[in-house]
Amino acid sequence: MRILLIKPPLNKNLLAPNHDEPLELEYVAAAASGHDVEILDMRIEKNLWRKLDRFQPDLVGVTAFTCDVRAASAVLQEVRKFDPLIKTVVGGHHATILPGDFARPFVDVIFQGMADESFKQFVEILAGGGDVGEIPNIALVGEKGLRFTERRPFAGDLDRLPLPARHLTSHYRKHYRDSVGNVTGLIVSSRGCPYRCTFCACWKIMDGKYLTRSVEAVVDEFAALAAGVDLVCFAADNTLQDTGRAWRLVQMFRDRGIRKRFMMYARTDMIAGHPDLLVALKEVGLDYLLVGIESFRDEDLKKLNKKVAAETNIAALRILRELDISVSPHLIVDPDFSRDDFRQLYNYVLKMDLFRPVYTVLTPLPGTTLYEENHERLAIRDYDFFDFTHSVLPTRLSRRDFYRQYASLYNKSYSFRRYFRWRWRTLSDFLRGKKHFAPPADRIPFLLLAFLRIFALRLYLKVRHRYKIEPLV
Ligand code: B12
Ligand code: SF4
Repeated sequence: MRILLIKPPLNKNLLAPNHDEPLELEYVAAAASGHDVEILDMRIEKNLWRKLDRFQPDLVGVTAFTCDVRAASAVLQEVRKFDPLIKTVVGGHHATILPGDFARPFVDVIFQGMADESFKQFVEILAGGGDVGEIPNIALVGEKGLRFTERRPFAGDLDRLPLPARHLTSHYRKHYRDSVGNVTGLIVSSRGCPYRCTFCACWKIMDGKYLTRSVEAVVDEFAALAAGVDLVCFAADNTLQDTGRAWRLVQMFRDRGIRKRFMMYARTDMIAGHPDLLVALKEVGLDYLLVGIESFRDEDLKKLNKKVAAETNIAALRILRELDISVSPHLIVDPDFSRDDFRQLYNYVLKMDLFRPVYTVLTPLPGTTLYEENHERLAIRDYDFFDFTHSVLPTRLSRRDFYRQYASLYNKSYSFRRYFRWRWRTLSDFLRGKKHFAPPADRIPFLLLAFLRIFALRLYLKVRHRYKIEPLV
């Protein structure tokens, strides 16, 4: 059978559009090995009809995060127009949580949750005959609505899944880069998370389970992937949860002489409690950590059920600074912020000397507790705006003022003024013999900052004027 898997075009609202490899599709493709499978990444290659015409698929599958729902639906609709006989399916995070949003005449089947097993069964049945209604975790779209099959959470072993079919995206590899131009590769070492943060969809998607792969399997895949990329990204929201596994990873990198730059996502309690592990990770190639700080206030962290104290966040950031480990700190901007909250947040960034802050607007993603509590009062329901830089909830400030404050956070954080103040401080420290002159790992070099400033001007204006294009309900 000829199967075409599609990553939809990027949502134009995203401020920092990253092109990482579509790992989810590479996994799904691996599940259908034995068939003629291709991946079309429409973030890079836009001509859908040409691809359909050349490949003549029997089955098309599209993936979608919440912010991709509209783009994914448009792709499926085009496929139906191209040839109504092509079977169309959709999977991924949004389809898992709100399958009803894909109950459309141009969709045949919706996959929920990990599809490594269900997609395999599906293509076998399609190719050989049988009843797809027997396959768990899918919804069949019919005229009378959705018919769900049995829900069966993945209870298997991640190590038994076939490796992602990366050869199907090798022609796109040079496009898969991070914001500073590194060619990247993604690797899964765990799925899910044992925590229950109110704003995070990660644990819901995995039915609350936290699954890990064996360290040996991760290192084997890492070694193979590392050969063709500059930076390996561990694709999970909480990679260092199990410190025993992390130590084994370090040991195995050492034993096998593997040295490649990599990045991971980590919680601050883990960082604060295990500085020795971080030293070891840095030695074997840790390039930077993406860390969810979320808030500088205990009351907010409690509300978010982050199970971490503001003090722990501070301790973790200090440790990372001491160890000179680069950090990408993510901070939440609550739609309920007053001007004073914005000011306090920026003061925190200054106080903690955070060079590369990322500010995400608190967004009730479907599936999260935050969504359950707030979906009735959403100010924007169009999923194109669930991009973490729009406020889909009502704001305390006027919307115009909210976006001014929000844009200004970025403007101030990445300003020349901040750069020169820091330069002056380090120079005077150096002259007084206090510190060595080398910049910390996450300090943005002047030329990059200058480039960012030019590039960011357009983004700054875009954010400042966001309120003008919002489809408020
Ligand atoms: C790596 C990553 C990224 C990468 C992109 C990776 C990619 N593949 O495109 C980058 C850094 C670019 C990124 C960006 C964003 N991300 Co992100 N990201 C992740 C992360 C950490 C891992 C994703 C991953 O590769 N998982 C591994 C794969 C194998 O698992 P999977 O995606 O679940 O796929 C399985 C099933 O869903 C299903 N499936 C998936 N697609 C399909 C399709 C078909 C046809 C079928 C049959 C089955 C199927 O089968 C797959 C195999 O089992 C997740 C966290 C997480 N726990 O998943 C967040 C996550 C996916 N990101 C999220 C978000 C919000 C974003 C951004 C909007 C953030 C932002 N403001 O910029 C953007 C959106 C970018 C975009 N539209 O392309 C949310 C999405 C929630 C949601 N409901 O949409 C997550 C879950 C984080 C979270 N904690 O909430 N992200
Ligand atoms: S935010 Fe991080 S710690 Fe919280 S549930 Fe999501 S992945 Fe886990």
